Amino acid sequence: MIWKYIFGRPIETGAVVMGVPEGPQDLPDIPGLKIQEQQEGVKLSCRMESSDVVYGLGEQMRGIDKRGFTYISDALDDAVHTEDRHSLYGGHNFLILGRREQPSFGIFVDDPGRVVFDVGETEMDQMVITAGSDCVVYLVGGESLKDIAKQFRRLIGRSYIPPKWAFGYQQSRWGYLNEEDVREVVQKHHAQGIPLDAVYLDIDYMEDYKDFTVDKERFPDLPGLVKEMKGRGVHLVPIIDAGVKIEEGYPVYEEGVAEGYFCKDEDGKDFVGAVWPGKVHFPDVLNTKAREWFGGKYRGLMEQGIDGFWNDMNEPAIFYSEKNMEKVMDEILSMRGKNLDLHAFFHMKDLLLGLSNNPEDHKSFYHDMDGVRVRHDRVHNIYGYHMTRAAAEAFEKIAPDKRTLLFSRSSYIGMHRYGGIWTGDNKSWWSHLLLSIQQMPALNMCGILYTGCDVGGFGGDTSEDLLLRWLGAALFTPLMRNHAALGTRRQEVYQFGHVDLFRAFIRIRYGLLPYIYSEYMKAVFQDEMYFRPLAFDYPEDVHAPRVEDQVLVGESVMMAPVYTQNATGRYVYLPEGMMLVRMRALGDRVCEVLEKGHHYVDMALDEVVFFVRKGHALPLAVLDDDIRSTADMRDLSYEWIRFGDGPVEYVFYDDDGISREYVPQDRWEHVVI
Ligand code: MIG
Repeated sequence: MIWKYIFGRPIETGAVVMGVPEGPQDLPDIPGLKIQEQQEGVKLSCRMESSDVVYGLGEQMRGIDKRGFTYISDALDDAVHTEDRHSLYGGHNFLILGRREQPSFGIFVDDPGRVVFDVGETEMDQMVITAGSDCVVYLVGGESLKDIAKQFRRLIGRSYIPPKWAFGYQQSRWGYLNEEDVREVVQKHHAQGIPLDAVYLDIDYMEDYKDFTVDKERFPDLPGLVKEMKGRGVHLVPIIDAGVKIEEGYPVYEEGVAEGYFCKDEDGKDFVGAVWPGKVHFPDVLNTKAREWFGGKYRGLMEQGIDGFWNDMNEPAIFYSEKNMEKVMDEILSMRGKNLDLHAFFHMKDLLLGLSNNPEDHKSFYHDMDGVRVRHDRVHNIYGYHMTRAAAEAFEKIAPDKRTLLFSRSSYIGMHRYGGIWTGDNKSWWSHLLLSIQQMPALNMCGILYTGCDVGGFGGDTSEDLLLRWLGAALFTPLMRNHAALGTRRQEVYQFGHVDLFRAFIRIRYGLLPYIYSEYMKAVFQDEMYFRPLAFDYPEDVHAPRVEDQVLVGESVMMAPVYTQNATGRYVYLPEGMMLVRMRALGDRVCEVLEKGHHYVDMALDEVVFFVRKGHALPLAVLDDDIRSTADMRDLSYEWIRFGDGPVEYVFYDDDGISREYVPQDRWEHVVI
């Protein structure tokens, strides 16, 4: 059951696809729930019992249970994800209040501007959500947590499906400068017998950071390189940034100006911000024509054989705006030679730091939403979504028969139909390993299924043990990409002493791919969550809602990875009897049945451990020693890992991984093992 309430004159965000009539006028029978229209906007408040758990909000900081903090949907480019951060890169305004005594329900606030979720920070038993005056609020009922999540997913439409190769192991780094660097990465993985499906091209491949250009000196023959790499089973995935460099003679800039496709300032001139290329204009992707135009630009790279992209800096990130820079410069220059006291000195520092991602800048430019002029801050959170939509809609025309890999940094609910996300600039910290696990179910709730973090950590130097544990924790994550920032320690697995361990882990990943793919596709077609908190499947269990460091993956598996340095094991809670699977290599598997309850489980650095649920099974591909990528995984045979007294049934989805002819549900294979 879905209740829909319209306030003011909301902007169409593209989040919802299902038509829902407004009403009913009476709020559902939820004790303590209030919705009020106030001066500062629409305010939703609800009392929380001590046993209530709040799930959701997608890409955010902190735990699976969101209680005790304030989260703000206000897409931000901030590479320091510490506990005190209220916003990351997206706006995922859906949560479920999970209740023990009364029915649980979901709340979705469809507002593309800033929305504040005070989930018991100010008062620990009060949830207060504050949105703008123009928004749509949906309340979502259902029989269970799982059912509520499913009802919501029906509302927002089917999730994006990437090509199958996008589930393979992927390597990225900011700083692969030229063809030789790319070749070396591929060659070194293969020389060590490590499978690899993609290498990423970060901003270094472009000419002066200009979108849709390729630096001719460093990449003299991109089509040739793409072909050569594909011959080795490796796809090249270039980055596209939101800002378009201002430069005479650069066609994207000139066309955009001539056609009026860029965002405008108050005076109707093209708004000027600065990012990597220096001064840029931002394509007005909220305008249908501009969106079509910008999407069409991906064609050039696709004609060179590219079949995957990542969209970056699309909050949009603004290092500084031309106008604000002038103001700040004037003020700082006026301080020159003066005896600055404490306040004046810190004010000067703040002026400089405040140049980037300044909320005032968001109020100084405008979109032309097909005839309606809208100030950016009102629609800030859907910019990245529509940049990604631009690309996806173009792919429908450019490559209609096959799937193209696409994911974005900024997103809003609705974008999950067009692409995935990665979780941005994390660090090589153990706390971020844990965070990456906690974010997954919350993202899945919001429809974002193709997702993962920068494995090993983006900022800071990783360590060998951290990378190993992180690969173990990312074993089932759809996007498994090792990515690191310029200037950090090299992080490709062959850079470390124990390459044999990395090889074993990554080969285990490839062995698990049939399960990962099957479960991903089932989650897509059945509007289900691929990653789930334990309480979603064990609603009666009193401990399950408190478990913050274990998640269910697909129908058969529970993960409980190690996320503390130097640990040789960890406590695991089993909500029912499960079978522990301990693997040191694809062919080296030890299983043990454990009873319901708390256990201390040894997990040495050289092994991965996961759990199989009772009455369930999973396929494990039998792989040759020399497979180099998913392209070498044809006509597979399987071993089955199963746990049950009698025969166990597994619903197995598979297809060619590239076409868009999906196998209908009534023809899915039911395997009895
Ligand atoms: O300001 O393109 O999150 O993955 O390597 C940094 C360089 C811009 C941020 C992305 C990161 C990428 C980096 N980008």
